[in-house]
Amino acid sequence: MNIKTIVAGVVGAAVVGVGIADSAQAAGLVNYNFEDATGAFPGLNQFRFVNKADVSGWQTTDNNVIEIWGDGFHGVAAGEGNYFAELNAHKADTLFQEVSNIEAGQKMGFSFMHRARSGTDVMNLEITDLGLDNVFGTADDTVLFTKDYSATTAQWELNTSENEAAITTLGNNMRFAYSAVSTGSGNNSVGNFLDAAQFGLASEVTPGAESQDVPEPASILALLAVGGVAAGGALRKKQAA
Ligand SMILES: [Ca+2]
Ligand SMILES: [Ca+2]
Ligand SMILES: [Ca+2]
Repeated sequence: MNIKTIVAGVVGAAVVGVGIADSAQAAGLVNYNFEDATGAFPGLNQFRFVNKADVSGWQTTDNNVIEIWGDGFHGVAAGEGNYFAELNAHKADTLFQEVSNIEAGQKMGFSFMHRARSGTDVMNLEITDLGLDNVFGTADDTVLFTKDYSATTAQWELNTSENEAAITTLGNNMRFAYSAVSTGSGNNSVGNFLDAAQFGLASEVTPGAESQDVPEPASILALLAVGGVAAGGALRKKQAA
């Protein structure tokens, strides 16, 4: 089993889990892995600028399109599944989703896969509570988390909230934004691949690494709901070993 197969497997478990836990059902990014392919998507070994209306769940700072790659184009395998996105479509863009119905005081977690197209690419994840007006970019916004991430062409990096400070919800709509920061290519239209961008309750996304190794019977359902990142953490440790 190769790494890609393992990741696809655990992310699949995450999807099952979302259906089990009500609170996670309210959360979660739609089409988080870009696999909800419409007729507008490219074939495998191809890419296409897809009208954003044909990429379910995702919004973009580009006026019209989201750049979608099919597995194998330019020799780049998808991080998970058959499709992924390039943040630098025609320029340094942001792909984002806004989610609602998350109660205040919840601890949230996330995971996403990032790979460079050339050299070292840098992107940013920013999680923002949109305040009482539920509108992004106004004075009542609160940035709950922001961090830059680097990746090379060597592999997809699986980034998670596992070792981050608690991300606590404030009860308003939230924006998950994945932004291109810089590219190894030096070209603003060439860089920063994104795939498998998931989030949920932190207890489900990043449980203790030890507890998942020896699950007790009562926690089996919870473990199912945990999803990709728990196993992802183990995967990362395997790679590091
Ligand atoms: Ca994918
Ligand atoms: Ca591009
Ligand atoms: Ca606001």
